[in-house]
Amino acid sequence: MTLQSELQATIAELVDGQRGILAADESGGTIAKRFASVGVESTEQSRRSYRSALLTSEELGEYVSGVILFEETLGQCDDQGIPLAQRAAAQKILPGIKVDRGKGPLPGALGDTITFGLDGLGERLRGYKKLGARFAKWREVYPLGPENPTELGLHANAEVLARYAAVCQREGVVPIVEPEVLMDGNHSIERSAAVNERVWHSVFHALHRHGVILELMLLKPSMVTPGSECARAEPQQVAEYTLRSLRRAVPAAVPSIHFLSGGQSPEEATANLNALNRLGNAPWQLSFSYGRALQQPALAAWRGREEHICAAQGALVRRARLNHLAMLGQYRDSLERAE
Ligand code: 5MM
Repeated sequence: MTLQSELQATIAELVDGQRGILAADESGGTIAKRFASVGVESTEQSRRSYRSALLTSEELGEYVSGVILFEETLGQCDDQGIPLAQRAAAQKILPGIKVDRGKGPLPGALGDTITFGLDGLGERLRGYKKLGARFAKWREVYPLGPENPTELGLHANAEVLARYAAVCQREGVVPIVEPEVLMDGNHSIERSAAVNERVWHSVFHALHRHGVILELMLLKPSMVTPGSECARAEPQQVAEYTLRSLRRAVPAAVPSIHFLSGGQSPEEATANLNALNRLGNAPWQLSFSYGRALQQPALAAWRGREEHICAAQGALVRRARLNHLAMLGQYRDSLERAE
């Protein structure tokens, strides 16, 4: 198999018009925060049992084609000693891996951040592949403020995303490119549209400079919404702004756009995805790669108790199914009350 056909096969399995990607790659600090919100201590054992429950949810594979794992999870096994990545693959959910190593301030660009982890990336990817990872994810984070992101921030973050994506493709691993523009703040939806557009333009310029094959990558952007301190916008408005900005900046060669939820409620993230798909005529598949918006109800049902695992799995599969319907433009908010 050539590198190109290997990448193409992964894209074909991930992008089928029906399913999205579960983001379960919370790093140590984030998972500890999520667990604390339901009164659970984050330990190797509690993370293993929670994530093992998620990945073995019956029927999840009907609505989810891939799962992004944290490095620790890729090395973990279930109670029967079967690797969790293998359990996911058994229900046609491709295992992926978050490969960035967190972020810090970007010197010279006050308020902007930059993500670490490029050194030794090729070698790490070869190791992850042996453990079953078929795709990878790297997130650059853009705070949105009156002065941010700066020109330097835009350029530096785009370069890092493009370098990561080029290394992934060289290793036969499909890169998910995630430029997250944060919702935090009191900015208008118009400003969010303008900033997201600038970010995507800079990212695609960099991807081009680095020779990344657009047909063999996935984009994981934020939706265009007003800041979290403002009143929420209607799904129709979010969809119109998001699609207009994407059309202006994202080449049609990209096969699929998997949105992040970024702090939207589960219902909001589903309704917005549905509205996007109902607009129609997008040149890319419009799908989801939610973390919080898929996991919140499952986490709340689980609360660290073995006897709640079934309920947690049911909550996850339900959310995944509603987002699958949103991909088809067939979601209605009455479904939230129906089941
Ligand atoms: C699941 O959260 C991911 C990891 O975040 P940290 O490295 O900060 O712990 C994150 O990259 C996630 O995949 C995306 O932000 C999308 O998640 P949301 O919750 O925004 O849908």
